[in-house]
Amino acid sequence: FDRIFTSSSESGKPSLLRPRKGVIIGVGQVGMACAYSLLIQDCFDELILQDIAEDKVEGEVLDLIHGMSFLPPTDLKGGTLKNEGKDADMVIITAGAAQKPGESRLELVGRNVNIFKSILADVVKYCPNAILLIVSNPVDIMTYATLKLTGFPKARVIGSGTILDTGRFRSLLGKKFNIDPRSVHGYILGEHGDSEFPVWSLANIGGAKLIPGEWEDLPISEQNELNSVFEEVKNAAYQIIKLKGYTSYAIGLAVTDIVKAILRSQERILTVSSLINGLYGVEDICLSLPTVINEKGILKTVNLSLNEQEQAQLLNSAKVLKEVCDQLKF
Ligand code: 6V0
Repeated sequence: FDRIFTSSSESGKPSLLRPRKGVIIGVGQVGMACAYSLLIQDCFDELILQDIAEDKVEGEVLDLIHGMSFLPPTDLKGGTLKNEGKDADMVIITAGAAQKPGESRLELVGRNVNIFKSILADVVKYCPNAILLIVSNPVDIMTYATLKLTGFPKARVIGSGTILDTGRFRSLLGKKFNIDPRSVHGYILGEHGDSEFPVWSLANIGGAKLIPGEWEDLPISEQNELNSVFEEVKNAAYQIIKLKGYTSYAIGLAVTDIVKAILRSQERILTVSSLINGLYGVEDICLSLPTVINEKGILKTVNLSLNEQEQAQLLNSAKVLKEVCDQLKF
């Protein structure tokens, strides 16, 4: 075969193409939805799946490898940070206990911090330059814990935050107004959890503000009807978990958007969780604000003109999260 594939260059590999290596830690429902979405959207050159459930990793890798002839090439394998995953560009952490029906994301915290301690020791040792993308819940707390446990610069520690809630918000509004969600602009900010809030003062469809009278085709004109859209967003995870036991596809797609923003240095603005110090009076807490993302990770946070109510809601989210972070020991 060597004869057939003889390359014109000496090394056989163009030197300009540095392989992009990603590791997903935790191959449960969320980890595998991320893996599938990352593969079909051609994100990494090498993708490593790691989990303490080794048989599960092997089965998932085999299942996906059997589909590789239908996809752009990715070198997919099971492994660990120490071996196959060493010096990865990105480490995506979805490991941990999943939310039980009725359990709040904050109640998960103790269980997941312990799991993270062992994982992050290896991240620091074997992938010291990686950008970390935290998905495990409660995601803002786990992002904060990751910063403290790794000592990584804040630009390289990103939580998926409210990207999913913002996506749900846009999708539901788009459905309600029969408009493509990509033309619906609005943010869900703060905690990825019960204290999150919508920024109604800036929400708009194609530039027309989502307030009564300003959107001429507005089939609903009452603020409380719009609020029911937000309630649906806030309760979406609870509802889906009640119905199917877990959430997976939407978060897999959302994670892929963050990965693409990093690997393709897109300078995209996404509502991800990062360490906030000083903005709106929030100090030393990870929560979601619109954030510019590129190849270095977090470039900057957008300073929006929030109205008084929205600022109070943001501070409330920060307070809720701070109370939990203050109880953590690192
Ligand atoms: P799951 O299906 O139980 O998968 C968790 C996986 O983690 C399992 O395969 C475990 O074996 C594995 N795991 C546990 N400990 C370790 C370890 N030390 N090293 C490696 N792997 C380990 O859960 P699911 O995939 O449904 O959820 C995973 C996490 O994502 C949970 O914390 C969810 O709450 C969280 N989600 C976060 C979302 C977000 O928007 N940020 C959305 C959905 C779920």
